[in-house]
Amino acid sequence: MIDLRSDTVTLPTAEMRKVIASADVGDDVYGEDPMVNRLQDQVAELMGKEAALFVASGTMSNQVAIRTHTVPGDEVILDYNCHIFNYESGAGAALSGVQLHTIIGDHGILEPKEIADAIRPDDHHYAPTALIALENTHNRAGGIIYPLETIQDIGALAHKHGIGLHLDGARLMNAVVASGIPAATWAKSFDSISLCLSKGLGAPVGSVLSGSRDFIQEAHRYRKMLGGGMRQAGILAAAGIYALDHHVNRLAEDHENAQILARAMENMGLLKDDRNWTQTNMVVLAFPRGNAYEIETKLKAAGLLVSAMDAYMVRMVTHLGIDRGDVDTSIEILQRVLG
Ligand code: TLP
Repeated sequence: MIDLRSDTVTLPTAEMRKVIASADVGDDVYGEDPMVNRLQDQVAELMGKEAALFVASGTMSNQVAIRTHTVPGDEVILDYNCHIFNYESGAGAALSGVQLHTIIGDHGILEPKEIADAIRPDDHHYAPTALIALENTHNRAGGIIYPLETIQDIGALAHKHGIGLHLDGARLMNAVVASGIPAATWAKSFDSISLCLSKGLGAPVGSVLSGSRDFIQEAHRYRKMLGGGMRQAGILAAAGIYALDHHVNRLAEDHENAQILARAMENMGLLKDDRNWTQTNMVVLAFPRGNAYEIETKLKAAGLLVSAMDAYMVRMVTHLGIDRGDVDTSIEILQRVLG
């Protein structure tokens, strides 16, 4: 079975397992786990921020960030198709008491003017706009990369209004590798950044939230409140360090494989958008008749796992567990089942 459902399905490599097995650990709730401390320092430096916090998941990272940036009754501006709005179990409302103000972006990209128009005036009728959250790369849009200039303009806007700016950078390293723009340059406009280690980077568990020292100190408390204080978490952090040291540059291979897949799908007339929108490791197919779930089942029966994102869209994701041979076999299966 070839698994293109997500880059979350990667398994730890033999080398990563060795690092996990020999990790030096301590109790991280006492701040005494050397691997967790090292990972946090490494990610803070990578992002050009003062501090970082290791958390259990991308969802926890985003939600701890929202809780830290806001108070109940605040409003958060974000794209209608973003992960925080669609796939985090309503956590913004449940855990932070915030109202999500969504705007439909073009391929997930919000323009500064649209955000400026959505910022609430200082008037007691309105929920105060406390936070803007962006996603790079953008998952539901098909792994697309946010234009840096747009981010910088949004950063200036947020700053002018005294509004926080958070990045769901679950796959920020895909944007780094595809664009050649360093993580710290992407991160500069943001007050907080969430980076996932368990997606394309291939670690089994974990995300890291970075920001200013004061922000991370407060976030630390909310992580504890959510039950996210882990003890000998160094066995997980060690895998994260290994992933950052060894699995970043190889993301280029996933991007090449996605291009091969996208070209074949474009030839079959199945690609949702033209191939310029396949920018990293995701390929999105369109099924205008609304039969995406049936297609998913048929492909599974033929040996290929894909993700129906809704009735009209199928997503395929390349990753560490997929080589060129798997891509060729996937194309054969797709041609046989859908051709
Ligand atoms: N995304 C998963 C599913 O939840 C959809 C996937 O298979 O792509 N931000 C972004 C942009 C994500 O894509 C995800 C996971 C998360 C946050 C949440 O990460 P986890 O699953 O670690 O909570």
